[in-house]
Amino acid sequence: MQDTKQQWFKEAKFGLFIHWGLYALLAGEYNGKKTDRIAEWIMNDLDIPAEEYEKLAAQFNPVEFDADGIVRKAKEWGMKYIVFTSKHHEGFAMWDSKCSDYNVVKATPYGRDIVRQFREACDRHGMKLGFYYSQAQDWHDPDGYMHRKDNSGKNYRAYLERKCFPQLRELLTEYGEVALIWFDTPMGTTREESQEMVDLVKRLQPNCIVSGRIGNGLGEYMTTGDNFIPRLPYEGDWEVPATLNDTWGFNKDDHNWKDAEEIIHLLVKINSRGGNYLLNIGPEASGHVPEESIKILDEVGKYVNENEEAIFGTKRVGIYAYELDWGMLTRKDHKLYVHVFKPRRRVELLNIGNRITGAYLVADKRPLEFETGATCEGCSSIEVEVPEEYFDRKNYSICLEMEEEEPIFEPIIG
Ligand code: FHN
Repeated sequence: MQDTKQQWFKEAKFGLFIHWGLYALLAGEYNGKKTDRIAEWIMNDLDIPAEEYEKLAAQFNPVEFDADGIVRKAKEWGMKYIVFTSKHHEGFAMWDSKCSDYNVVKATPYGRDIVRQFREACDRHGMKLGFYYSQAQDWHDPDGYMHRKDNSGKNYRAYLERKCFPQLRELLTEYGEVALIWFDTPMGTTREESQEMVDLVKRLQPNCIVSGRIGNGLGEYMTTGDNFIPRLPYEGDWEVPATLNDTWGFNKDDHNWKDAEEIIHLLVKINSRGGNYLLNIGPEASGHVPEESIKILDEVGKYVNENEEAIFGTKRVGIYAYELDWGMLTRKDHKLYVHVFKPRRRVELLNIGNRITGAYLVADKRPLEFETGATCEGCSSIEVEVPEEYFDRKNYSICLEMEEEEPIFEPIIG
């Protein structure tokens, strides 16, 4: 069971992933050819030579970038941490790296340190900040890994020493308290090499969490596959990295947005199974965040804020005997939260063996009438009356207060 030993991570439940790099300039298209895969992979997938791709840096001038605005939005959406792509597989550093001039300060007309701007904005708003760092894939460095390409003859060790280790050191010594390093795609990294990375992180910042994708089983929490949710409640610390459409980096042609309701259900589902939801935005090259993502997240944020008690700090719920097609459960000690996603006049749960001492609407804490007993078929039942003005509403939550610390889910008998 993976344990970050960081209470903030266990309680966070909802975070913002930001994928932003030179690939945003291409927005899914290079020399008239469109990629049909995730936009930040365009260099690898369309075989753009490094000497060509690096020319993009000269065009990178994100005058609309507003770190403070993004962090304020993340706060408004109820998110508790931000993970920013300091260096993605393309190899371009979004900070003033001393060991590679292929970075936002030295190689672009913009000339400002993006990582630092996020750092300062997060400090101003009390937001945790972690850095995504592609440790193995580096398509710019001749010795970094590429995917589905011939990596033989490369000197990975040389790349690690020349770029990866020194850059990690920079991020961990020059940018304040780093909440986590989001390693990704370990490729051929050996166990010893992964261990070296973990040791480096922990030596410089003992509380900095190492993501599951460090590889070789050395991560401090489990990172699921992208957009994949464990079917069952899962013990320990874990996180689902996820997209709002079908790409991480900005793709001008990807309009396949999930709607807010779907995102709310995914968030609660992940939380009820014990995980955190790390949800992505991919800013445009100008720094502007696509309107569609703002619109979706503004709506999600309303649910999250109104029901924050039923989301943050909740714990994994065990396996309840019934599939609820109208809602989901989360819990804290002595509290069972029922998230109601479809309109109804009363909320009924069967086969819960707890002594219920109270019920209230989470949004405004108003007490609700409830009755416990047994159905005529003989199973235990809890019925909570929904207030009249909520009869036609969906997406709200109810708290059941229990004498016992944890819910007692009875088996179905009969
Ligand atoms: O290759 C990356 C991808 O571009 C993106 O960063 C995701 C986020 O989880 N991680 C890798 C694929 O799993």
